[in-house]
Amino acid sequence: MSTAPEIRIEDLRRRQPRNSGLISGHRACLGCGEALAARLVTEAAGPDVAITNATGCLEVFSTAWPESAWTRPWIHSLFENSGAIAAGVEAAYKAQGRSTKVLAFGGDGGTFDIGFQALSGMLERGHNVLYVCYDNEAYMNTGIQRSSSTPHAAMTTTSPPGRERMGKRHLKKDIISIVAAHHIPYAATASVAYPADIKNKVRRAMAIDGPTFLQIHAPCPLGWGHEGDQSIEVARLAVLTGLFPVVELERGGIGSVLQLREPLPVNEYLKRQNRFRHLFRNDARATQELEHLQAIANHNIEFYGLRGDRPAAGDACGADTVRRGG
Ligand SMILES: Cc1ncc(C[n+]2csc(CCOP(=O)(O)OP(=O)(O)O)c2C)c(N)n1
Ligand code: SF4
Repeated sequence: MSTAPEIRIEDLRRRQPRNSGLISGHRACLGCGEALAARLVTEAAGPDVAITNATGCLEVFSTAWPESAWTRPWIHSLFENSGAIAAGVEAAYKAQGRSTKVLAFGGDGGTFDIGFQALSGMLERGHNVLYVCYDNEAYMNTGIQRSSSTPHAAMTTTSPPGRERMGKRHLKKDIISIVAAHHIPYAATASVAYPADIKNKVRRAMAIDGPTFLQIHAPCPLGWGHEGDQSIEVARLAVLTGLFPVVELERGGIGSVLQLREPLPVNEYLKRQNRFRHLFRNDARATQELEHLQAIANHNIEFYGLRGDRPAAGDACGADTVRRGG
């Protein structure tokens, strides 16, 4: 007599439709961190949202006319005004007595640089909007130009290494501190290597009445110079070296952080990407730049108190369980 196979609730749950806001059919590169992040954010945000999206890769690859990969109301804003459009949509919903949450999306160029004024105004006026910045550390859609988010010493088409300099001269802008300085209730960083952490943070931000901000580190294989199937591994190394701290800032103070049991040397992260390959030449300037980058990671580890043994919530659902980008 055959016995019926055991049915586990976990398997049934896994087979449920994901109800994602961004579905298949978009034209992102293989392993694009932005596509994965957008899928995770919209899955966690649920169906009752409206999205404003600044110009950039996410907008371009998801909306090739006459198609759209979005399953939510979605508005393309200018590069410079995703924050302002989101504020207007939120005010309109409020006037109609509706509770639909507004998500504003922008790349690092659209957030750190060109859309910063509109973002600042939206935060300061207290609009009930979750702003999500997909941080791939350069203007990717127009050919990998440096932004104020590009890390120190990285190669882009406008910060090439050569006789005069070793990649970008300036430091990556500390956007999360600047955003938190607007006295908003919640600002956090996250990484596509820790999907459960992203989803928890989105749910948390969505439950807050007021402006919230999420900066998601999202590898761009084309701009960073690694294979598409390495995106999650590379993103995880940014976190594990301390170069991209995963933290929550609540009303300006440091809340929870993703702790590092044993931070790895920054080389482990840098050597995986062509944008840093000039740092691995036999050149005294390269050694000095590597020391600068290690000093930045050490500062992050000290400043946010990243060193610790506490198992991080994101660990259980990290790179081991996600092998590819969206
Ligand atoms: C005011 C303005 N300046 C420049 C452009 C050209 N432009 C379109 S997308 C883009 C790069 C977007 O970079 P980012 O915001 O980092 O997003 P990514 O493409 O990297 O996702 C640029 C420079 C524009 N559309 N509007
Ligand atoms: S260029 Fe980079 S950010 Fe743009 S779609 Fe390709 S992988 Fe994604």
